[in-house]
Amino acid sequence: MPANLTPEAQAKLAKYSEAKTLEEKIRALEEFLSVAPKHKGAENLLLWAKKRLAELREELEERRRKKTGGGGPRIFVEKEGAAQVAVIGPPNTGKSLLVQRLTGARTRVADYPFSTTLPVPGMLPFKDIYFQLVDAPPLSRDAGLYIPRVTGIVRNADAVIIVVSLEDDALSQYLEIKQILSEHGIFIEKPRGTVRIEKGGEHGVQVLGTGKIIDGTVKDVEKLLAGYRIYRAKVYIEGEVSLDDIEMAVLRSSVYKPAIILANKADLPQAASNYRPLYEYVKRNRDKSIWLLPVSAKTGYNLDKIGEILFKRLDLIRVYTKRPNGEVSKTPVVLRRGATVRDLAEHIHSDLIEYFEYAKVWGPSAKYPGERVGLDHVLSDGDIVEIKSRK
Ligand SMILES: Nc1nc2c(ncn2[C@@H]2O[C@H](COP(=O)(O)OP(=O)(O)OP(=O)(O)O)[C@@H](O)[C@H]2O)c(=O)[nH]1
Ligand SMILES: [Mg+2]
Repeated sequence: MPANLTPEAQAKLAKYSEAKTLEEKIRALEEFLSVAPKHKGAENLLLWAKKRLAELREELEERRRKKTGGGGPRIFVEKEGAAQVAVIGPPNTGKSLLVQRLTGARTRVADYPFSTTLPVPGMLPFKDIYFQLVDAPPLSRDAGLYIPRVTGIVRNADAVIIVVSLEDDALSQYLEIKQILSEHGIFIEKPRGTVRIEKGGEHGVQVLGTGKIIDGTVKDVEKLLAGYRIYRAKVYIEGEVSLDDIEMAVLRSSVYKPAIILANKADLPQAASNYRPLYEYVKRNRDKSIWLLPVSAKTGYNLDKIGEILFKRLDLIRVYTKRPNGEVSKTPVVLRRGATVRDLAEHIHSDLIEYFEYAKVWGPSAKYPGERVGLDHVLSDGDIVEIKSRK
């Protein structure tokens, strides 16, 4: 059930949810923490507020570093290539050796934990595209110091590779990572329900969507939102959600990141028995949102499969553009499966849609070579597209 806060504490949280700037948010959370009740019912919110505050402070620090223009470490890595993939996991599991072997990046490998403290990017080639891997500092409860840094890197990325080690039980390592991420609003398995809140509208508080609230009514939602000074909002729910989930949705937006688990150090003698429980767990995962591959960064076992798995997990396609003079681009535009000619045109130039006449397509999605299609035509991997515009 939602926390039973004093009006003073509730007002501070409302101030946080209304805050526009980083500084305002930080101040509101600091104030909340100084007046928040310490009783059991408010425990979850207190924990959340502390974590969120650490994240915000890290963001502010990063912004200040950028402003001063000087060097110094960067926590967020500029995106390059087809997708940015954060490589995360417990300490000493072989993240850095993997990134080094896959990309050639000069990231430090060491036989002691906590050797990586800042993200190091590298490019992994796959066919004619590249994925950007970002080697991250370790993520674990003992490494609490790095948690906001790593969750920031993950939020910024398009996908995650979770590296666990077959030196020990791999399932418990995975579950700890999943738990830490979810406490920060990052889901790697499809959650049982989702909440999205749009403030405003004319009809008071409306609950919409196909989902169901498991421990309350629309009246309870109204009361909860009123505590945050929200009197008009559309609350979209899918699947099963609790009032707690709705309260968290007021405070932060959660994200879902496609994930691949790499069970590293498969060369060790104890690897097979440490792999089995994780394998069984993934097999039971009904929505198939997590993929698993045993690898060895040391021997190179299965490393050649990672590019293809990322490409499939991210549901990508490559499309080549053709100029009217017949020249076909050497590097493809990378789009999500289901993308249309409209998405391609938008990717190339925003003006193209306005002056669009038709497109011609060669390749898997064309009924015949050079088929004439419109903006809604769905593209396939390997298509060649020529766009004809009036300009
Ligand atoms: N046997 C074996 N050892 C490995 C493998 N991959 C990495 N190692 C070793 O594990 C140790 C840790 O490797 P790193 O790549 O530094 O691990 P990390 O996950 O980046 O560590 P942190 O940055 O501290 O979290 C090093 O001694 C590596 O040589 C592997 O596939 N097999
Ligand atoms: Mg490392």
